[in-house]
Amino acid sequence: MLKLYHQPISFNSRRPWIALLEKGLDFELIEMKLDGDQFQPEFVALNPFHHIPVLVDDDFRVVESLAILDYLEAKYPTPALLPKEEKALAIVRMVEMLTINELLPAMNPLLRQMMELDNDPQKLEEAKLKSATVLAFFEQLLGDRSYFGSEQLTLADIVAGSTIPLLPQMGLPLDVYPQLNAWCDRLMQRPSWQTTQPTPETIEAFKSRIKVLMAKSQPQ
Ligand SMILES: N[C@@H](CCC(=O)N[C@@H](CS)C(=O)NCC(=O)O)C(=O)O
Repeated sequence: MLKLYHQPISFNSRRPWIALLEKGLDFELIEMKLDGDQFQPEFVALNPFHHIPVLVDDDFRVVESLAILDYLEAKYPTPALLPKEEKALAIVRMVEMLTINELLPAMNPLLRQMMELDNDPQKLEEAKLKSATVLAFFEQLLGDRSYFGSEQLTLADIVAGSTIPLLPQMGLPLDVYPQLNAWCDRLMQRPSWQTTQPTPETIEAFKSRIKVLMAKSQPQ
């Protein structure tokens, strides 16, 4: 059976978790606390970079959330989460990469504030401005479609949608982006989003552990 090593509040591991649910697959979830368990030899043997998510499919192991999504899509093509038409495919890839390369670094101070690690008003203002550039671009890319590049759910929705609906909780309301706002509501109606949505309790429980983990990284 497929096994997913994950942590419930991680954006990175929420992506394959949602994909597994959307594809209706049987899988086993293995929760990592990330309190040092990621450095245990058995886990480092699976992922020498000590990161979740990791997917194990019998004797095949995949690290990196986007690689896991591609593996699941290729091995279990129904329901399809990757459009074939060239513009739709480009939109999906743009949204995946911009979420990871632009949005997540931009919003890092907002996350750090939520986790009670930092609270620098100037950094928070900069974070909101930088995040707004991505959100405005996504609003335009979404247009009047239900999902990114498609009327059906795509990998772009999974990658961006693992994070964007949580922005209001981090102090960045989405009201000025009507398309994105409606898209978030659409995602939140899906059982896969409801199952994987971090609860306030999960976030509280993780705060003390993430303090140790994130305090090691330099604030941006
Ligand atoms: N690029 C990786 C990022 C994975 C990542 O950074 N995972 C974090 C949790 S969100 C982690 O495992 N941190 C533990 C550590 O670095 O020791 C992916 O998309 O899978």
